Amino acid sequence: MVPAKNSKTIKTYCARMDHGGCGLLVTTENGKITRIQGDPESPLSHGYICPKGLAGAARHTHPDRLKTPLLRDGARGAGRWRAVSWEEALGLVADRLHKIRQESGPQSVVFAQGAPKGLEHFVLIRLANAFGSPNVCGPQHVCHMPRELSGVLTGGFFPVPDYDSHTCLILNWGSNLLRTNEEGIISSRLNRSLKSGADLIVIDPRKNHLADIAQSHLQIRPGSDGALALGLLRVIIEEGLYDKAFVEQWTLGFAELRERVQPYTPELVAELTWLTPQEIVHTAWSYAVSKPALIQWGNALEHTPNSFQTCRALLCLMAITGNLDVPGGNIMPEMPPVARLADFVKAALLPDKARKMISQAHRLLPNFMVVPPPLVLRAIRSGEPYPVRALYVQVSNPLLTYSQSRETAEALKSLDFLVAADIFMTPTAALADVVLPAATSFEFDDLGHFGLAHGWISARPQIVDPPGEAWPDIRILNALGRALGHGEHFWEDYRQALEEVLQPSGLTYGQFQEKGLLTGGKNYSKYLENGFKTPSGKIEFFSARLEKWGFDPLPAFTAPPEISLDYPLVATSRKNPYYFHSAYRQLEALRKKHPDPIVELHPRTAQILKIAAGEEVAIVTKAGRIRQKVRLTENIDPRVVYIDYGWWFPEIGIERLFDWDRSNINILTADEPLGREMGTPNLRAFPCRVEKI
Ligand SMILES: Nc1nc2c(c(=O)[nH]1)N[C@H]1C(S)=C(S)[C@@H](COP(=O)(O)OP(=O)(O)OC[C@H]3O[C@@H](n4cnc5c(=O)[nH]c(N)nc54)[C@H](O)[C@@H]3O)O[C@H]1N2
Ligand SMILES: Nc1nc2c(c(=O)[nH]1)N[C@H]1C(S)=C(S)[C@@H](COP(=O)(O)OP(=O)(O)OC[C@H]3O[C@@H](n4cnc5c(=O)[nH]c(N)nc54)[C@H](O)[C@@H]3O)O[C@H]1N2
Ligand code: SF4
Ligand SMILES: [Mo]
Repeated sequence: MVPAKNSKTIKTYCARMDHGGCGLLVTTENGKITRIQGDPESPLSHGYICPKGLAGAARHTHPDRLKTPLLRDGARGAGRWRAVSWEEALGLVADRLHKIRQESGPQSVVFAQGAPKGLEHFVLIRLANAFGSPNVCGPQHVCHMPRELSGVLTGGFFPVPDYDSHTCLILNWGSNLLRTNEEGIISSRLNRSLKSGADLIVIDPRKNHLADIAQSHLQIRPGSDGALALGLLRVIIEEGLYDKAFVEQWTLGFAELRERVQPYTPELVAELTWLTPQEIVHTAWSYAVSKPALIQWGNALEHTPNSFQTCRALLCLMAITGNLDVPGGNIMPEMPPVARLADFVKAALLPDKARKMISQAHRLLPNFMVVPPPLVLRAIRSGEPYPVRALYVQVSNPLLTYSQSRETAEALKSLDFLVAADIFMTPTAALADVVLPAATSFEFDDLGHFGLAHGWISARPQIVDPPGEAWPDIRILNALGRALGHGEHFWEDYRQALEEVLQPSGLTYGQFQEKGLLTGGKNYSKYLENGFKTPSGKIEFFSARLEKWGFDPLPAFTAPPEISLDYPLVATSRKNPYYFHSAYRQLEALRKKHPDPIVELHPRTAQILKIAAGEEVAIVTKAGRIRQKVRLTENIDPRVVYIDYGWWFPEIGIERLFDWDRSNINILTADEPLGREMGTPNLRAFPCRVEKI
């Protein structure tokens, strides 16, 4: 094909459709995107692209994109707006935030972001630090931080799977990488590892694509992963399958761990997990004798109040089998030479942040620096531990993604001031006083995976102009920081933020874009030189720090809530392959693939309930009731229900708040009990019932 006039193809990396990372080739003609392809030369994704990646062009041109700042012009949520200039909008936001800070203190303003997508997450933290607020809120209590913080406390780092080296066994645990590309661990890397001969064990309540090709599939009861991990530890210890040299020299608290796991016999664990004792013993043997073996751990482990302790138990498994920091195990890649996170966010501006955060009043882990949403909502509604009056929300849709949506709605409505920056009008933005139109991928120079532990950052250069007056979030935050009087901590031009990140590498953004990817080295068994980065220099099965802070110093299991006659089924969920959480229901190409919210039931369950495939049913918990359409599947246990997550209906219109509560799974979730360490609610193992309507 002869390329059209003014046609060019730019290499970039996919972003903001999940955690991003697939290499892309984006072709434009006369300033319009005409084609998006997977980049076969990308060392991360080797040409892979999914339907969301392909939908990037439609996201850019969608007629519903927000194009100008909007001020509320009528009652909250009534859908009446006045379009204003950036100057007027930012002037108003700065005035109101400043006034609230003067009246009630900087801590009464909370800065919130959803799943981190690019540099704006860190610029937001910088703004909060400059403003003086210790309260940055986000989904980290259910997303990565249970794994990361338990990793840091146990061994001084967050161990990620090493797909670049040969591995004998992949223990895929609560992760659906083929569909989610979680954290930029591109699924094609898992596929390559499997093709080169790695065995696969899948631990998942659902027989998914991976389970189909696995050597074994453990169809676990939702929410019981912690019990399984303790049970595997017991078998490995009692049958002498552990790495004795490593345990002796490099771990602390083996005797205490051994005692802790004693009660978790294969028979008891089988009862708790709905597995068989044979499956448990077999999995323990397979993982312990395959050298090396890695654990692909996923988000499902982080969706119960037991999140932190479950992750602790998995870390003990990695350590006890000698699979930490070795090729083909779970490792700590080195970061490329970029700015230190603490420097970039200017943490030094707020040295006593940990003491002042809302979380402090709830005695969460003192090194967990993001306030979990349930605690922010409680503070808004109760004024305890102090009043919260304003919320700046970017790249997030709390009304759909925070647990206990009704309380979220009440809390948002009762705020003195709510600002939302998004690319579309959402149910959350509809409740705001000011809505700011954001630019997204392809529309500004961005970089990805700064702050994540995978050892690379990628360039995501601007390819087209943003629609209308939309600005990149980093530009909005930079302008807001300056308008609030913190110019000394911000930049003349927001693009300097990127240069600041890259400064230690000696590269300009242009040179970085040429390279595309900046990777750090891989250096295994680093502990041999200086030990692990814990107080003892060892892997701490027993953590004196946790004990001192008032938490269980050994990995523990708390059972999920029991089912009952009223609520006889166990509800769980997974990420939808065609959407990113609550986002992109308005993109036709994606909506066509999955047009309705779907609840999945086992055919036997449906038969008992006299429910047919395709029927709309009610799903009910103590917290509320929603509706979704039934699909029948034998891939799940008859006692389990899979509920679709993230549903609202952009086509319904703002007057009905896009029917935000009709099919939204978080209407069903509650904030009691919350995990003690990180405030994690129960999103994956809650009792429910399904009814005919
Ligand atoms: N019940 C239940 N609840 C969950 C989960 C679950 O599995 N079950 N998962 C949890 C997890 S892991 C997470 S990470 C959270 C996610 O929670 P959120 O991050 O709040 O989820 P999203 O729906 O992706 O919200 C992102 C919003 O950003 C907008 N957006 C996209 N690109 C841009 C951009 O460049 N700039 C701006 N300003 N906006 C943009 C989108 O339009 C969308 O409205 O939800 C959590 N909640
Ligand atoms: N398409 C798409 N991709 C995404 C996202 C998205 O919204 N859509 N979100 C991104 C984000 S922020 C995150 S955090 C990641 C999450 O990505 P993943 O870690 O893959 O998480 P999920 O898809 O939520 O769930 C993974 C698996 O957990 C299983 N599961 C459910 N309950 C349980 C349980 O109790 N125990 C066990 N062992 N398994 C269980 C589900 O069946 C599913 O196969 O995905 C990212 N990528
Ligand atoms: S898997 Fe994720 S990064 Fe890759 S193309 Fe799809 S949305 Fe983009
Ligand atoms: Mo997430």
